[in-house]
This record gives sequence, structure tokens and C-alpha cells, in this order.
Amino acid sequence: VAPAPASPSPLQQAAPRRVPLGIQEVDNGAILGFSAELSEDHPGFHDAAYKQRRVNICNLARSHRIGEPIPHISYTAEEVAVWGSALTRLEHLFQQHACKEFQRSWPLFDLRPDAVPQLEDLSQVLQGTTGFRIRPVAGLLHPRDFLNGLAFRTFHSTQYMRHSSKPDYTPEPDVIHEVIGHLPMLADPSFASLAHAIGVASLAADEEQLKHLVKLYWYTVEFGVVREGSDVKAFGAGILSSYGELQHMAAGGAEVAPLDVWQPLPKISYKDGYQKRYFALESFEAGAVELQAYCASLQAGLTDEVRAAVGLAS
Ligand code: TIH
Ligand code: FE2
Repeated sequence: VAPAPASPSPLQQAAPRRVPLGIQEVDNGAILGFSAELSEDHPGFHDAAYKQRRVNICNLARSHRIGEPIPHISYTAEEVAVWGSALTRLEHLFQQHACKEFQRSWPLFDLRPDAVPQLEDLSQVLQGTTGFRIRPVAGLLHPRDFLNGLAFRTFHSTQYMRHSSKPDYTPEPDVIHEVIGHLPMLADPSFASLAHAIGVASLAADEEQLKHLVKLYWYTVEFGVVREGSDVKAFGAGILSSYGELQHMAAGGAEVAPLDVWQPLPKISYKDGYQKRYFALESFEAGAVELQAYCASLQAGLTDEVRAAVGLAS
């Protein structure tokens, strides 16, 4: 899933913020959007069966409790067809346009076009590689909650399928985006430690710092690209899960600018379609060092209790 833009209300600012010390204390109930209530411009808005399906799957996520297995979903033939066609067509582009870390992790999940994989099984694989686990969520979380989850090596993930009429691009997170886009990167140890660092930084961030951290997350984890020799390769999940966006990137359809983690970044939007500008890491290793340095600058404010809770040395 991807975090929504931060929009602090005066109330939130007035109340003292309680820093969670475990994943149980991270709220996954407050959904900001992209849940079961579809807006008028959603491709499934006039599809009653699709809407009911979203309600059912979102309700399962709402009733999930940490420690229980993630609910099994029996995907319909239509959903399997959307999954299978996305997987098959994306896979053709990965060899040329996905970064090497993504390609290295890809076989671990053994994704097949004839069945939508179950989050519970994928979570087990992930736990065996980087210790990350999946927690089902009904839709878009508040960005603080979403990023806080990463501090406890927990990735909040939707389970519903995008509408079959728009398989190549959707502005919302869905199971294709989570599984194909995010999980292979989260199975990479250096990417996983970066995601963890962003999560820990979010525990320390005030509202202003959080806004910048959300943008850093967006322009790396969601839409980041990385230089490999003279090529530009995708590592952001929003590129890797969308046939349309990946082609757009591969065709040079957007500007590519170097990422400077200390400089202001453009506003993020779910509404403007394909990205107009991608931010590139010079190399994955060099980019990770800079992002870790930014995160460390925020982490300095954490108490020993919080540091211990997220596995940092005090
Ligand atoms: N646009 C992506 C896709 O079609 O797979 C989904 C999202 C990426 C980032 C936020 S939602
Ligand atoms: Fe995402």
C-alpha cells in the first residue's frame, strides 16, 4: 500500500503524539481512501458485484488481528484473469527494465499466472528472507501509521483486485501492486533495511519532517529509479506493478532527475496519472547511504525505549 499525503489537522497537532512501541499499537483501522467506498470516477463505480466484493474483502482485513493468519481469499475467475495477464505481460518487461535487486528476489515468490497468491504464504516467504511480514489493510492508511508499520518490519497490504476494465494502471494500491511491486524489493536485505530505517525515522518525525519523509518514500519506494551503468531501471513498486507506467518509464516518457534527500521534493498526487518526473539513485548502494543518513538525522530524537522496540542499538 502507499501512504496518503500528510494532512495534519489542528487537533492532531495539539494532542501529544504517542509513539507506538509495537505493531499492535500502530493503527490500521483509520482508512483515508481507496477502500470499499468507490468514487464516481472509479472504473468499478457502476459495477455492483465489484463493489460488493470490495466490501467483503475490506471487512476481512478490518477484522484481522495480529498473530492470526491472514484471511484466505478465493479469487474469482475474473480476478485470476486480471492477475494472470498483468503478471505475464509485466514479466516480459522486467528483464530489461527492473533493477537487479528486484530480479534477484523475483524467483523467491514463485508467482504464477493461474492463481492469485495468498498474502499469508507470501508473508511466510518474506519473513524467511528479511523478517518483514504482511498485515492486511482495508485501504490507504494515514501516512504516519503506514510508515510506522515499517519500523516494526510490517508491510500493510491491500488484498482486493483492481477493476478488470483498467488492468494496466490504477491510481490505488491493490493486490497486484502490493505483491508484484513491493514484495520482491522487501525481500532484498539492503532495501529492507532502508524501509526499516524510513519506518524508524517516522516514529521520530514531527509533522513537517513527516511530510518530507512521505515524499522521500514516494519518490523511492513507490516511484524510484536507479542508474545501472548507462541504463535507468525501475525499483519503485508503482512502476513495477503497472504495465502502463513501466512502459512510460521505459520509453523515456518522464524526466529523470537526481535525488537529493535534503532538498524539497514536489507534492505527491494520486490523481495525475503517470509520473512526470522520476528521481534516480546514482546506484542502489549510494542512494541507500544517503537515505539512511537522512533517516538517521531524525532517529537521533528517539528515546532508548523506542530504539530498543525497533531493534536499534542505544
Ligand atoms: N499505479 C499503480 C498500479 O497501477 O499498479 C498502483 C499505485 C502505485 C502507487 C500508488 S497506487
Ligand atoms: Fe505502494
